[in-house]
Amino acid sequence: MAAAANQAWWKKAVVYQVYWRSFYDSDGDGCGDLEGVIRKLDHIRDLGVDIVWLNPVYESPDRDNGYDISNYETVMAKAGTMETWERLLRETHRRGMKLMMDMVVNHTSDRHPWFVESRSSRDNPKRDWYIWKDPKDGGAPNNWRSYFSPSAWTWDERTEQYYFHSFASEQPDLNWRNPELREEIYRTMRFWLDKGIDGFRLDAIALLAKPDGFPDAENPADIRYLTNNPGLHDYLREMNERTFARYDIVTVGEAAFVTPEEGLKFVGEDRGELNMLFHFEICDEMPEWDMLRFKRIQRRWYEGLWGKGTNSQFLNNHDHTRQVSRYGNDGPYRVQSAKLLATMLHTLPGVPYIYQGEEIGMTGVRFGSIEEYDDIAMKNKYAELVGGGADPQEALRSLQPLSRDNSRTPMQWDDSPNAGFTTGTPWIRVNPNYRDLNAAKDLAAPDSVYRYYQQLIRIRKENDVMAYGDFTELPEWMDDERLYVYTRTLGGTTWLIALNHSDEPSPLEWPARLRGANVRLLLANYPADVGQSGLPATLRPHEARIYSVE
Ligand code: ISL
Repeated sequence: MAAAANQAWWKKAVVYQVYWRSFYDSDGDGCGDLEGVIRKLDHIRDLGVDIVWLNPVYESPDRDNGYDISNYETVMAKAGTMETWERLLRETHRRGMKLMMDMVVNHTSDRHPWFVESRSSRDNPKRDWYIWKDPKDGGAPNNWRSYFSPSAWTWDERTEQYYFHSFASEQPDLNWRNPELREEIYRTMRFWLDKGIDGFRLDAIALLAKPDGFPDAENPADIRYLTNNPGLHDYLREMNERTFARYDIVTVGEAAFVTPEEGLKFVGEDRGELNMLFHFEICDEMPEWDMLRFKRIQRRWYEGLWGKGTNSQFLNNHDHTRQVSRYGNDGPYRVQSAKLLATMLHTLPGVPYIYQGEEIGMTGVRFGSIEEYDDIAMKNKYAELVGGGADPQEALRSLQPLSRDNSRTPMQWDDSPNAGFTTGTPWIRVNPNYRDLNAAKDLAAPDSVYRYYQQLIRIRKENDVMAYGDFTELPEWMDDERLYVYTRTLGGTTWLIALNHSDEPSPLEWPARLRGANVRLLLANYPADVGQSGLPATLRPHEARIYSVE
C-alpha cells in the first residue's frame, strides 16, 4: 500500500461536533446557546479534542434547525449575538482548539431575502439565483422526490412556476449555474474566514450541480439523482480557488451516495477541492450493525483513498441515531460497547469525529407520540405514511429507530432536572435515562467512558501511527462476524487492535508470528494492566484492546 499522504495538522486531529441547541442553555429559555458552549468548552478541551465543529448558527427560521439560512452573516438570536460568537472563537483558540463552521450553500431558507426577491416576479434580477421551471403535463417538472418530501418541486401561485428543493419546501436550492450567485457565496465564505475560523464543514456539498433538463428518474424513490451531477467538481475547484486555498484551514465535505472512486474526486490531494470526506456508506446505508459489511466498507475506502485523500470515521452525528444504540449494545454492555466503538473509530484509517454525548455513552430515545418529536424529516415522513393510510402507531414505530431526534436530545450533564441542560423547558425532551446516564456520574465512575476517550485520544496524538500508519486486517479473522483484528504500521511502529463486537466471550487462536512477538498492552476497555505483555486467549463481551508489537 502507498505510504501515507503528506502530513498535515488536521490529519492527526480529533473533531468534536457541537449541536449547540442541545449542548447547554445559559439563559433558561430552553434552547442551548453559544454562551452555553463557551461555559462547557473545558469539557471538550479536556478530552484532548483539536477541532470543534459547530452546527449552523446563522439567522434562520429554524424549520430544519438552522440548515435553512435566511442571513449568512448574522447569528440567530436563539444562539446569541455576533459578539458571543466572537467570544466563542477566542475562547476556543485560547484553549488551543480550532473552530470549524458548518456552511450550507446548496440551499437557503425560503425566507432568505434572496428567495423573497426571486419569487416576487419572473423578471426579478435574482430569479435565476434559484431553480424555477414551468409545469409539465399540468404537474411538477419531473418525478423526483426530495430528501424530506414526496416531490422536489413546490408550486408558486404568484409566478405560476415550480421551484426546486432537495430537502424541505422551506429550503429552496440555489442555482449554482449562476456565476453571480457563486461569487456572492464565496464572498460570504471569506466573511467568516476573515474572522479567523479554522475551517468549514460543507453541508450537502454533493448536491450543488443539477442535470440538464431535469429528466424523470426511473426510480424516484432512489434519490441518488440529487447528487454528484456533472459540473459539481468545477464548482468545488472554483470555490477552493476563490476561498479556502487563500487560508490555512481545513474543509470537510458532507457527501452522500459516493463510492471511494467518487469520494477521491472531492478530497484527492491533487484535486484542489476539499480536504476530508464525510460519506454515508455506513450511516445512510447500513441500517444496523453488520460486522462483515462494515469490514468490507472499511477495506473499500482504505484501498480507494489511503495515500491519496483523507476519510472521516464516525458512526453518529446530528442526523443519525446514537452509535451505542444503533451499532453497539446500549443495555448491559453499554459502557464497554461505547468504548469499543470509540476504539474502532479512533484506530481505523481516517480522522475520527466525536458527536456530543458520545463521550459519555449517551443512547437513542423513544418518545411516545409524534408530537414529542421535532425533526422535520421524520414529521414529513410520518404525515406521508399516515396520509397514505398507514396506522399512526405503526408509522411512529417504523420511524423511531432512525429519527434524527435520537441524537438531538439535550446533552446530559448531571442528574438535576433536565439533566442540567436548562433551567427552563427544553426545546425537545431530555432522554428519561439522564438520571443514571450523565457526565457527572460518568466522570465519577471507575469505568468512565469520558476518561477512556481521554486516554484513546492521548495515545493517538502521542503517536503518528494512527494518523499515518498502513492498515492491515489479520487474515485469521477477516471473515469473523464478532472479532475485528487489525494492525496499523508506520516505520518501525506496529499497533495491534483487537475488538470483540459481540455479547459473548470470543476465544482467539493467535498465529505463531504473533505468539513469539514482544507485545505490550497500551489500552484496554476492561480493567487491565497497561504495559502487561502477552496476548489474551479470549476477549470478553465488547472488549477492546490496543497493543504495541515489536
Ligand atoms: O442524514 C442523512 C440522511 O438520513 C444524510 O444523508 C443527510 O440528510 C444529507 O446528507 C444532508 O444532511 C445535511 O443537510 C440537510 C440537513 O437537514 C442535515 O441536518 C445536514 O446534515 C439539509 O441542509
